Amino acid sequence: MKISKLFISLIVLMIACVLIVSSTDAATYNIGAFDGGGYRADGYHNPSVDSYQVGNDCTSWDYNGNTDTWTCLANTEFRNWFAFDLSSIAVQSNEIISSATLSVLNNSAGMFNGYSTGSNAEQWVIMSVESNINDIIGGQSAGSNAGVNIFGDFNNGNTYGSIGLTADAYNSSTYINVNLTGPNAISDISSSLGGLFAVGGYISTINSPYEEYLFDNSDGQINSVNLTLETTVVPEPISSTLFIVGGTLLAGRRFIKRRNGA
Ligand SMILES: [Ca+2]
Ligand SMILES: [Ca+2]
Repeated sequence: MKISKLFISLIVLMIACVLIVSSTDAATYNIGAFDGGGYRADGYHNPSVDSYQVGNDCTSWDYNGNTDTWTCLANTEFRNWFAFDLSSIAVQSNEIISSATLSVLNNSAGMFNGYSTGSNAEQWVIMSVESNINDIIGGQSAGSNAGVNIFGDFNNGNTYGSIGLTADAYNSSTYINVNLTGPNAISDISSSLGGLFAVGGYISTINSPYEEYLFDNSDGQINSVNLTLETTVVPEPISSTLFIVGGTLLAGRRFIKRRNGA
């Protein structure tokens, strides 16, 4: 009788501990971008312009009055970036980041609803940033090595996530959400807690000599861009509880065996 009571008490204690630990809530953190914009292929970025238009843009047009048509004579590519301040994110020591989502506002106002491409779909890819974030924020001049290197940074490194977009996605002003599930996305964010974090973006489906860009009319809405982090509670207290309870059970069994054997 005493033996089974001891075992039942220990099992009840164990279940209670597990339930207490499981009831701790996970958390969601929304962090607004504090800066962002675009870098041009020649390395140029004006820090006072925060449009995050991305893709191939026409830089020189020719108008034919006889046929009333415009012809693009020269293109340049833009890549976009967003910076987040994670210094105030109070992730607890028993929490880990379990998911990250980049949410970018598309402004459907304007001639092309922000979707300025002849392609049926374009793939927007979000990449890791290896450059110094303050160098990105500060802006760079056209033709500068620093600027060209930053432009290059935005399509190399780890692919955090990507999304295929069509004109349909642009029929209303809405958020484009990219789940950052790629290699190192979560670990890079985790190691940036307490400081700054940035991502770069480019279109991987540029395949014509014409305009192919997204997020037209995005000037002045950088404050609408968000990084959403979800956390889960680390189950360490469960395992230590189980360790203690398991140890007690073993000790109890030995004690009982010894007593029964005596
Ligand atoms: Ca990179
Ligand atoms: Ca395309």
